[in-house]
Amino acid sequence: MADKKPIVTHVFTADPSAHVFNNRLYIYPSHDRETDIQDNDNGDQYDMNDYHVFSMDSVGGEVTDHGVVLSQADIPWVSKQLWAPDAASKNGKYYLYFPARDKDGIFRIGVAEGDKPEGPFKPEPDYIQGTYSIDPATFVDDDGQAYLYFGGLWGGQLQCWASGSFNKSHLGANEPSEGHALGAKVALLNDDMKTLKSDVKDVVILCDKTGEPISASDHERRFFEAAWLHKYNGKYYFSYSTGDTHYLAYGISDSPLGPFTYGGRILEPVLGWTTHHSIAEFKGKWYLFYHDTSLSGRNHLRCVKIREIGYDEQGKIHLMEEQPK
Ligand code: FUB
Repeated sequence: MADKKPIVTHVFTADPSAHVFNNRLYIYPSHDRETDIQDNDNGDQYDMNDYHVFSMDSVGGEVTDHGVVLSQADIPWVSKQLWAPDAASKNGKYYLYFPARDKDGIFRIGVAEGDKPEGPFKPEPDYIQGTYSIDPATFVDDDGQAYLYFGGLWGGQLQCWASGSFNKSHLGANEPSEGHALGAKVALLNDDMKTLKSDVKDVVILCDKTGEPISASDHERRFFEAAWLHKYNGKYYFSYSTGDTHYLAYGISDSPLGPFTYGGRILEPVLGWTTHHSIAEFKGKWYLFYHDTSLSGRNHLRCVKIREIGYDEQGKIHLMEEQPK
């Protein structure tokens, strides 16, 4: 696979969420920083404390760093670890969604509002009630309804919520080994974009051969973290990281709520433990935004890259530099 260059090299960036606002491409990534915390399966080494926003007129063109748009010090409910964010726009306002640990060490999803896509963003005083775990991703459908997806296993604590309330005995690199895989979560957002309009539901991914939900032991295909939802040709694509097997995979559905039928892999393992992405159309082409550790050689100091993707006649995704499988 051809090597791609990082689009930003003066700071470390990861978990890129890409959106096109006003015909300009904006990227909302995590801002990785140096730490002396040793790598562990809980992800403690990902100890980020602010967000930057980046934008560009064209893929491959000059990238503008809009600087710090939200800091941990300004968010009353947060204790640490500003992880992978996403953004959305509605009614002329812009919203930054972010996961972080609350004062009890439990991951929750917060939201901050801004007047411009590049921020700055003013956080709500508390997290979005009803949310938990990590990696928020928003999707606004053609009818204006917004959805919030979230969840991540192990350090992301999703497994602690399997019974519906927080169970701290499941903290750490810990997940069910039998039965159906734990799903990401999805809820409808109210028009204010700051509160949930519905119950939190499971995102179910079905095996393309059996039609049964993917099993918990199927680590090559089960959801781990990094949810993303995009729409292509009238179909809804839910894509995600498989975590400890390091793939980016996806499923396809007729509804943003699923169930999604497993569709294949978008990206093979990259340099570094984590893999996390987004997919967006810009100026008539579709792109995969992802990260690896090629700039630093260290798991927690990542860099964002971009590749063009395409779809075959069945709607299956492939990298443009690779033949459709
Ligand atoms: O950046 C911190 C965490 O690493 C993210 O929330 C995960 O998706 C993984 O990329």
